[in-house]
Amino acid sequence: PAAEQKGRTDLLFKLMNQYLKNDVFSIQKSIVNHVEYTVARSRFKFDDFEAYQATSYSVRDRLIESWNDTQLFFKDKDPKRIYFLSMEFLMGRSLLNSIYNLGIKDTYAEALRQLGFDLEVLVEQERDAALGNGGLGRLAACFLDSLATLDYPAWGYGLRYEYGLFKQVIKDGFQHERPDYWLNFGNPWEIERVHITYPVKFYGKVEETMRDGRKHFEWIPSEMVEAVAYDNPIPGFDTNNTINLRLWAAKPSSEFNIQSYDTGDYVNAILNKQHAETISSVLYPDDRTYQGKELRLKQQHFFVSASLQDIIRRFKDRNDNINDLVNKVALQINDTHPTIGVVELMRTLIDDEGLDWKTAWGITTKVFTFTNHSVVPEVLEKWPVEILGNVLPRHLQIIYDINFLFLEDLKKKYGNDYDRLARMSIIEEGEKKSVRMATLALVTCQTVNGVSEIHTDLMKSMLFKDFYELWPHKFQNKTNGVTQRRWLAFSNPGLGDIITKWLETDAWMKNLDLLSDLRKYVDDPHLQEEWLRVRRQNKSRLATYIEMISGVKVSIDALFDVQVKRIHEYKRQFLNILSIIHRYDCIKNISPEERKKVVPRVCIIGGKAAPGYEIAKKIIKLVHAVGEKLNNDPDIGHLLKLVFVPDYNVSVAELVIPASDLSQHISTAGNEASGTGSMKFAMNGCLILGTMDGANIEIREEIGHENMFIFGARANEVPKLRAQRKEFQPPREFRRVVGMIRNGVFGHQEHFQALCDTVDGQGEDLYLLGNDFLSYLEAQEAVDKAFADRNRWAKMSILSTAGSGKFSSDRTMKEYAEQSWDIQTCKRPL
Ligand code: RUG
Repeated sequence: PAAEQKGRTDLLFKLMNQYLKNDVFSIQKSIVNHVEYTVARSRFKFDDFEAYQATSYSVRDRLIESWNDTQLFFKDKDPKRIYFLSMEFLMGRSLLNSIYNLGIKDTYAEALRQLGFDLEVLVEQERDAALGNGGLGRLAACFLDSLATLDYPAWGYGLRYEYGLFKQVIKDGFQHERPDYWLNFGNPWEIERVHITYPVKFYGKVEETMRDGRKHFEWIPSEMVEAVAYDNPIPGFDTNNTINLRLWAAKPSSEFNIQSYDTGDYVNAILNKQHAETISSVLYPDDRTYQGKELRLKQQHFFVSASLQDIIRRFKDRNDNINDLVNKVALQINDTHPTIGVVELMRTLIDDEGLDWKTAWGITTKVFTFTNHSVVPEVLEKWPVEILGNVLPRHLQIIYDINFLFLEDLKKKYGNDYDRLARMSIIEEGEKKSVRMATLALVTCQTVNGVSEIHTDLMKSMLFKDFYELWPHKFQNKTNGVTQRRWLAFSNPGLGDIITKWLETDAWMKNLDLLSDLRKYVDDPHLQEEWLRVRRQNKSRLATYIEMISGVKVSIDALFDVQVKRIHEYKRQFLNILSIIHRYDCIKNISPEERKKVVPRVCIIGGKAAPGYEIAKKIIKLVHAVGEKLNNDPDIGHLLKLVFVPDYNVSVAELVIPASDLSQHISTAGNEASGTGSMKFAMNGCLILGTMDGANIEIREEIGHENMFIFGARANEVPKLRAQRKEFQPPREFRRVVGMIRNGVFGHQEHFQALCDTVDGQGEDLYLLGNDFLSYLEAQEAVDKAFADRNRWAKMSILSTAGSGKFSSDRTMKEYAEQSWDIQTCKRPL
């Protein structure tokens, strides 16, 4: 009855008639309450870790308030929403980012100070959420921050891996992988939704029957796994909106196969069920090659199936007509990994919702959009038909049907041009047939985009040429970006304050284009002084860290030259090491007088190699071997140091990036789709040494070629140079340094032969290290010259920051929202 309902509402309102307060005392109270009642420690005795936990829970309370209200607001307004589907979200730590975004950082710092704790120390207690490999996963995390900040009605969907990316441990210079038990100490940033679960089916058979005069297919699975939701609130900056990242964990299904308990082998029946949980247990640690492992396909299907069930349930809460899905839902697939979701939606619409093929196809092809992140065909994902048909039998049927109809259409257009048909078919014929996931995505998605201008051009002219000819309107470019909140304002607050002071506004935190106004003051000696002072402080922090991890003392007067990213042959860390050896060799062979003119350098390399990638692991060992030699050579002293930063992750990046003078992005042109590290470095006033690849090209357009150090072959020259590899004679300098490694100057002679073979063996050097070596050395010389001139360097550094406005993920998200997803903002009023 209405009266009872009103009484209840009044009571609830009385009990909770306001939001949590954010004054120092209220915050302290909530922290101490959590110490007692959540962490279950005494308020009179708790350590840094417990203080971190209690602080996080108190922040989480505030996030939940905002999350609840935002979701209610979205529900009420029911706008078209964007669902971002990604196998990877590399979030890093949450505490600092959350309190900054909520605008309560200073109050928390003060509240903790009075309680006897240092926020900076507590922040270090948090484990990184490393549910991603590198660029692709971190991009997804930046996008969520921007979507929340820009008030878009967005959700992220992914997998809650129990083991994130492995921890890299270095022993005697060799990489070892250790599991990342990131959930072992609990995760205050997630909310388990025990009641939000969906069954996900696998294996089994498909039965064909007639229903209402139409063929009907019923998939009878032989395995069912339950997906349980874990919500991770993502607060926007300077807004009341908090969006959601929903991650799925696999749990045994409680209803399916109940009879297996009744066979008498109760214990084994339970043990078999536990198997289900392995689906979400581990992130695959290779960011570019796919081995067609069944478990990975199961992961992909598991998370998209659960997500789609959740999305359709939410849609149906407010809508009766399934045809309206296209007006309410946009589904973004981050690389090909979630592509099976397209087929799952077709299956759901036809088999479960009873739509005919044409209607289902009309809906499916309007809701999905696809981002491709790779440049070369070899890394495009393919699934052996055998595996796919076994794990998802109904999906394989649908894929064949899609392909049949697609090829029929192609024949109408191109006749019997079988070469073209074979190239464009979703099924790759051959000894072992496979399903080309990128082709499937191209055929079924509304739009496809590349992640930098050159990448999109390469997609159109090479990778997906046939498809561009067929559907030019589908192709778009969305140059990547990064969030300036995490990557500049919060991780480099000193520089952030200077920017705010000189621009007389902090509005750049939401409108990065404003940075360009720094250009007006670039010659002002006060700005230059302040700028360099903060950069020195950052370098000093990094120097302390380097000494702690490696025992190597480095001078902060030296140029900090950094290359941190996943280790890959195409990213050419080896080229960097060869030039370091060259520098070492030069210093060794000049007089003490000449040595005085050498610009001192600290070379810093960091990154993980995929566990099975032997050459990449040798590169890591070589960094250590060369470092060992030159760091201990008394002739060299402080003129050259080489250190490897182990276990490179988001938190280490937050320390390294603000402290770098120079950063290297030196992939062979035409290999890096975009690269986003370069954007973070440039924003922080670090100069870039790079090739004309990925986003470097656009960074150069914005910052000016005179403020970057560009070298090497251009993308259009690379195929020809590769073809001429056999005849190419690398320069003397190159042969000399490779020879030094081969001859055992750095020890481990045997170990490094295979690595040297990749660059000077017959017809090798796929990544053209020999071709680019001299121009790389020239660029390095230009770096030294510029660094020696303090004012010039300060100016270049300020101009790097000033030219970074374009590389905000806010800009990228606006472009997606307007050009791909067709969604509007939905801002919750306070
Ligand atoms: O290698 C690319 C980077 O160039 C790019 O910046 C990043 C985000 O777009 O994605 C990386 N990537 C590509 N990670 N995995 C793939 C799969 O091909």
